[in-house]
Amino acid sequence: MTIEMELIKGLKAGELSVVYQPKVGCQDGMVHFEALVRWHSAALGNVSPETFIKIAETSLLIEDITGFVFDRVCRDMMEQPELFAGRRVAVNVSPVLFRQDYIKQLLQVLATYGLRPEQFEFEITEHTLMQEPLLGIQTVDYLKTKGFRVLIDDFGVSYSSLNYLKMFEIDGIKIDRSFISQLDKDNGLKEYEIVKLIVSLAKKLNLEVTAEGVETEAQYRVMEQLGCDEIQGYFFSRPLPLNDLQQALDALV
Ligand code: G
Ligand code: G
Ligand code: NA
Ligand code: MN
Repeated sequence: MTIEMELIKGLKAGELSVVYQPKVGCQDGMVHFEALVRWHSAALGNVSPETFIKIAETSLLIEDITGFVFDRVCRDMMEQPELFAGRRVAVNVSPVLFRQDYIKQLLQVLATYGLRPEQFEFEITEHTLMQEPLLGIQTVDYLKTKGFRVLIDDFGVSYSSLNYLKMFEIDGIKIDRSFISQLDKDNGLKEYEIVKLIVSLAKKLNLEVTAEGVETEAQYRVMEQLGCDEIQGYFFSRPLPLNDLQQALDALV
């Protein structure tokens, strides 16, 4: 059976799940989350989203997966109001979102659960936004009109990253972890200068900056000292199942 067939079957059989990774505010200590999908296949074992999201994106299957993730997150938020109080959840999106009627469906799901768009952010990669730039602009504007926050994910690794800052009315950027991972290395001076510039530019443009993939205290200190707003990475916490989140939050403070 192809991976795609297994995925369709696995989605129906409840093999997909969602984990949450804390994003910790440098100034206020406020913790928000990123939701990340996981697939434990009976036939294939654990399959990385890197692999199966790519496959899903070649068909309408990605709509079902995004729908699953969004619905799961909404249900978790509704069932654990105390855990999620005052915390946003970021959901990763593929080009699927570039359809207004799909966004309308998401809004209906939200309303069903009694949640508000302000409780969510969407993380969109530069690459995804540029597949159809005009549609990308419209989509970002539409999401913003509805009250969602929008972040550019993996910032800095695509062609003409600076162009995105000009074109899209976003709320923030997440600096790609390929820069962050070099910050405490002897040969990481270039990365340091690049990250410094990105943070400074983002501040001038009133964008929130998240550093992703922060794994060490040294990386954390550099980013904090540069004025980064939010830190995400194994240094604070790995992505965790819902049931382990409260304990992780307690350990953070
Ligand atoms: O969590 P992990 O590092 O394994 O994720 C690998 C890749 O899969 C990342 O690029 C991440 O953005 C993507 N990914 C994880 N969860 C989702 C999801 O729910 N939807 C989409 N579209 N991508 C996801
Ligand atoms: O592309 P996106 O930013 O959505 O990818 C998030 C991915 O990064 C997730 O798969 C998550 O598991 C992974 N991740 C999160 N924190 C770290 C980290 O500190 N180090 C590494 N190597 N990966 C991380
Ligand atoms: Na992301
Ligand atoms: Mn990323």
